[in-house]
Amino acid sequence: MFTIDQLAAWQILDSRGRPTVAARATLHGGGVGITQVPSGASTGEHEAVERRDGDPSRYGGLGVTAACRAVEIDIAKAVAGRTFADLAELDRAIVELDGTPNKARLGANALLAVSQAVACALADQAGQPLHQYLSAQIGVPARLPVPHFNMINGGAHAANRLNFQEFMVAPTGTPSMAEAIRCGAEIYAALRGLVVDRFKSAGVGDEGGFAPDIATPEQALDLLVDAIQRAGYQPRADVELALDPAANGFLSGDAYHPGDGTLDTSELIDRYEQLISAYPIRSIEDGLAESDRRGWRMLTAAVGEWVQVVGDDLLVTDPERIRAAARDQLANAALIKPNQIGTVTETLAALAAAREAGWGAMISHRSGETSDTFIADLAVAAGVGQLKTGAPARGERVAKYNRLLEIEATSGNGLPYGLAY
Ligand code: 2PG
Ligand code: MG
Repeated sequence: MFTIDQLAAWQILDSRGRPTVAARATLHGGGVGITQVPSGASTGEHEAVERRDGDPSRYGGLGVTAACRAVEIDIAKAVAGRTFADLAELDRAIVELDGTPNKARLGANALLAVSQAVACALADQAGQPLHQYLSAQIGVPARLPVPHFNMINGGAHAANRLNFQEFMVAPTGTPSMAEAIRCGAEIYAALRGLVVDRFKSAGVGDEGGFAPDIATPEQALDLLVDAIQRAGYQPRADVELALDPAANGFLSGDAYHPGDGTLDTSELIDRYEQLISAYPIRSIEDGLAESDRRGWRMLTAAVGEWVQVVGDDLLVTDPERIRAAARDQLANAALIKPNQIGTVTETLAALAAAREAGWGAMISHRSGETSDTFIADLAVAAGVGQLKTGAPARGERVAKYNRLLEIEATSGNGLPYGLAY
């Protein structure tokens, strides 16, 4: 049981220089939690709505002062001074207060700020690290996740010609978090050398991955394999690859444009099969557009036995959508982003839905981030063994990786590192 004394919210900047919401919750027992919410660029159609002011004379309409007011006025009025049994009861109350199916009235950015701030305050009040508090809510064995480091950016996250959005390396063969972080940083440094050498530029995209002037996925994957080897690691044995093509972004009409020509759904799936046989790829996220459900089913049937097929825009961290997609065999894993659904409790329900379906799950950042590290603790507590939170460079990305190093260093010897399945 807990009672909320006070909620405060204020506008800050995210890593793209756009406004986002920060909030503080103070509990009657003295617990205090502060959090900052992230913001996506390649968003799924069914994501919870991020409330923006829309005043073109301030931040180009992107201000979030109304969402901050929703925290301090609407939500505070409804919940301050009230006693709740647990975080789930608070989250239900604020979702009901919003009253819309997609959190459009108060804003998912307002709701998530309150939900995360209260979760942090509850951990603080209990004298626990956040991952321990979340672990007790989730009830599965905690584990340090394999970081999926973003190395090359394209699509909506970069200004190059590459249409696939994310190319990641995952140190699945390293023995610990510390060694995984070293591996990621060393590959990043090797890749920087290659990119500067060949393209005379070290420009990066929104998530800190390099954005060289290339157009095809094969060019990006060749660079990654080269960088892995130059850094002294073995592709596949030490380090595997993961893709987020974010195919919503290169579908027009019913034709996909992966960067070199036009493909229909079956041709794109053939292309993925070629990539999988030529490179050590373990995971493909949003390989098809969210509208192409038939394509999702075909891709999962074709490669799902040995490759992780992850739904992001398709599922938007929504437990109902995950259950429906599992019934239709559209994927075999879910990407989990708290701000796609809008509360911590619903995020945990999405994780439970994935678990019940026998699916994998990967916790994820957004392309617009802050130095907040909530998702690092969530990834440990969720026990899913996978987190993607950008390059091993740039403050808002390394904040999460550094938090994982802190958890590994300070939580005794109990936490295993690695994939969960
Ligand atoms: C994605 C995310 C994070 P965005 O597509 O998986 O990498 O991007 O936050 O822009 O939706
Ligand atoms: Mg994605």
